[in-house]
Amino acid sequence: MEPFVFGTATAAYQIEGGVQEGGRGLSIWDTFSRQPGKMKDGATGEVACDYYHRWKDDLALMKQLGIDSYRFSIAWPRIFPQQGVYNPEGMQFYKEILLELRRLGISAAVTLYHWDLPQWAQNLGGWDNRDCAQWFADYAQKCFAELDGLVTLWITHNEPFCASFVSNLEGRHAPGNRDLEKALRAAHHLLLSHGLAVQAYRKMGGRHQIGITLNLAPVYPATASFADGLACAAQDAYQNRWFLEPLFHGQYPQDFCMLLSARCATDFDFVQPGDFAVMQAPLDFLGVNFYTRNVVEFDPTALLLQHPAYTDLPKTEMGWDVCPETLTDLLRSIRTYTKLPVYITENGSAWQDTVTDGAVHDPQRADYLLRHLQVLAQANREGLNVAGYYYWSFLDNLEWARGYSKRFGLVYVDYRTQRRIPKDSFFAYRDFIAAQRGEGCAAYD
Ligand code: PNW
Repeated sequence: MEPFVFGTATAAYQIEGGVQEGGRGLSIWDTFSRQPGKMKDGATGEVACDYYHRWKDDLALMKQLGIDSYRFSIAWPRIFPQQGVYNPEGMQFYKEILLELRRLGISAAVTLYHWDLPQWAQNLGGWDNRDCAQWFADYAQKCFAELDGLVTLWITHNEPFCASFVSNLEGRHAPGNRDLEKALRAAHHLLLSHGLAVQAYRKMGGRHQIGITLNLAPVYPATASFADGLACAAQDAYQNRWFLEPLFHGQYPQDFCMLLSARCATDFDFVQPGDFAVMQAPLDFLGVNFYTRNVVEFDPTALLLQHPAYTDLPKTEMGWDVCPETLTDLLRSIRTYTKLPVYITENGSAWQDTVTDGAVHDPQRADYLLRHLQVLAQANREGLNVAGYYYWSFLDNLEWARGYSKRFGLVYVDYRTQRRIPKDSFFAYRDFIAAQRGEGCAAYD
């Protein structure tokens, strides 16, 4: 059995900056973040953590952390700034990062789509347009051809739930639509693009592993009432099963389709024969982003998103319950869909960090991280086959619409000076990894 992988994760738009450099084209997040009122304090990714210029120092710091693997994403608009126009300079940026990682002995997990759709694709309808699935597959294929020798895990999509429902129904993320049919079409085309990319990877004889990352949350009813039970089932279908079922069962959740047809006129005409077979292209692993559970109560006026119930658990700065034990429930339910190895491709927490005498004391983050690792060790004793863990995030970064106000990093970023300060949690994770190495990772394998 392979040793358990300890890692940390980032995403392009959240850290890179350099949005006008190296021949990069615009993405939908450039456009969205420039619209008044969309982002907290008018934040944009223009500079972010200036990783575009500082990545080498950041990787050196990562080496000190002692991780096995680094998960980052490629910005599609750096690779294809315009439709059909390949930008070798953009590819070179990522190639150099991958070469440096290899030199440092850190393996790479590369996400192809972490929400920064090129604006040219959006101008042609974006994920609303079925052709977008093929555009993505072409871009993926180019990345496979150029970088496969340097990448251990390929992740087609990060959280298609966010790229479809949060972006097109809830309107909180780019492109900011509030339209159920658009969201359903986006979800379908995202899943289709995933399948096409996996097929392309196999066809060209890809030598490493490929999978997809879903953000999944175990859902619980606030009470044992029938109504809350229904709300729970609906939320689970919306957030989890809408993606798990097509990938592993070749269909959308039938119960939820019924609910949807009462809410909008869709007749699912965007589903074409053979689509589910493409989506079900066999994978090597499933990536799971886990932050919290959801507790819901029935709300007769709710559209799809159910009403979050009050809970008395401690909450992170995002308002999310800290509940590591519920990850076990989630892993067990994933096993009813697939026996593939699971990587926790994100898990982390935001707190109000402050610098005191050059240090950041963040006991809550260290506690959150270590408790989740304990749950994973126990899960593996139970045979749940978790292959690795990536802490979100390496650096404080642009937390999407919430701007720079929420800090998830193991490393504090002073956005005035771009100074990096490893937080106490950085050292706690470092020491934990070192101790596991000493024991040969026995607790995990
Ligand atoms: C993840 N929401 O997503 C993302 O993959 C990261 O980019 C992000 O920074 C991290 O979690 C922490 O939030 C989100 O519903 C999932 O608002 C859901 C939401 C936002 C981000």
